Amino acid sequence: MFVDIAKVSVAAGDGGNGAVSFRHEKYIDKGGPDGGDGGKGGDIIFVADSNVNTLVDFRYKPELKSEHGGSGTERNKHGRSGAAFRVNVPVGTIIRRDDEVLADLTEAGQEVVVAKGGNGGFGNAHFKSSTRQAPRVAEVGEKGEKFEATLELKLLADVGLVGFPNAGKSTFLSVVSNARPEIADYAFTTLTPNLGVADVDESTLLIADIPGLIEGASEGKGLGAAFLRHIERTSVILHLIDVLSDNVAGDYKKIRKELEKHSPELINRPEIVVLTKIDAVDDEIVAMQSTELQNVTESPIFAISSSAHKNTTEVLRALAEAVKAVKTQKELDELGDDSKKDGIPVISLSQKQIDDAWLVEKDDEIYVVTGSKIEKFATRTDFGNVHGVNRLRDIMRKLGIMHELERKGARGDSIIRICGHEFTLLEQ
Ligand SMILES: Nc1nc2c(ncn2[C@@H]2O[C@H](COP(=O)(O)OP(=O)(O)OP(=O)(O)O)[C@@H](O)[C@H]2O)c(=O)[nH]1
Ligand SMILES: [Mg+2]
Repeated sequence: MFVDIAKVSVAAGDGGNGAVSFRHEKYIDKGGPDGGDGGKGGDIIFVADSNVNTLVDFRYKPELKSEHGGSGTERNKHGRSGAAFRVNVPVGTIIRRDDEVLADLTEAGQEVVVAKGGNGGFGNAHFKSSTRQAPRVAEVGEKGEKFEATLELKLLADVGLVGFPNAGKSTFLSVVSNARPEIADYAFTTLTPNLGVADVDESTLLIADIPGLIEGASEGKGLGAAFLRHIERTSVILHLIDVLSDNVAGDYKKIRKELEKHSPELINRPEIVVLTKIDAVDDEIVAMQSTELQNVTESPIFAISSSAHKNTTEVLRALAEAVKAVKTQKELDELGDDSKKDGIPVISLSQKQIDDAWLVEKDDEIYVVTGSKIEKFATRTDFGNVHGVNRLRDIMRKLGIMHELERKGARGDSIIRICGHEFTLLEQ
């Protein structure tokens, strides 16, 4: 079964907690802190796999989970890292969280961390300082990222076959490639896309055959609508028309209209037009039908017979050339973009500067602190533990946040809020 849309829940592993522990040694009453760090939670990694052709495995919204990190223990032993969870998806899968595209896996073997495992919390061995010899504080592990993701497959083929049902698309694919799609003498034989690999001279073409289109396909008529998305990312369109049709020009225009309605840009995609099944008619008919088509299109026109293998290689050659031209143009465009960038000076903050930045704002009587780094520390703080909160206060002092709070009028018992957690400026 072919499935090209799916929803999944992803839940990366939480980081393990840091440990509070003190060295036990003979003759030493109380040793220094030796609580180990928690291990990192496992990531959720998506991998594009050319052996996977559909999202069918994700049909029933499975939960994709990776392992939690282990907790730290005494004697500075760090917790075990949680294993990552690797998810194989077809090449051409787009992964979204709400409307944001997290990844678009366009090449076999490409992989992307879609949900990050949480970092492990520090054990108390980290928190020894001259003023705090026996820190009874450790961090809790950071939570792993958790959300619902939408997977959408948009095939990445070189050539997309379009045409009315029964035009001979699947037959063409079966003759020129390794694919063995179902073929029959009725409309809507093909129910889901087929992919085939065709070799011609030195090139290899990946060809996608989709179900036949009919008038109104872009509005959901027939089967084609749901599959038009698989044409969006093909380099070249091969438009097949049955030579036995009594209105080839009309057929051509109707299919073009549906492509345009689905996405106006498709109309400008390089296209090759073929009249199919020419073994079934006399040459004069073929010539007449070709002329009809010439009146409505400037695209190259071929007349072929898949069953007699007539002109199929010529079509493949023309396709290979058109695909090559598209790819060369793409590369040139990308180069062009780079040279444009050269002219404009871009001033950007380093990631560290961005992370270190913070802001103090007053919301009624509450002082709200925001900023990537301080929020990260806050989410790792155990607010049930006074030592944990004291450590967060230390970090705020180091980053200059305490100074700003005092400047803005905060006093010892003022309420500070970071990431929804509230505490007083100083220990009460
Ligand atoms: N004589 C002749 N018949 C052909 C040729 N190509 C296809 N056919 C016949 O046309 C009919 C339809 O072929 P398919 O390849 O299934 O057509 P399709 O465009 O894939 O159709 P859908 O999947 O329904 O969209 C079948 O009966 C084929 O045998 C050809 O070159 N010559
Ligand atoms: Mg078919």
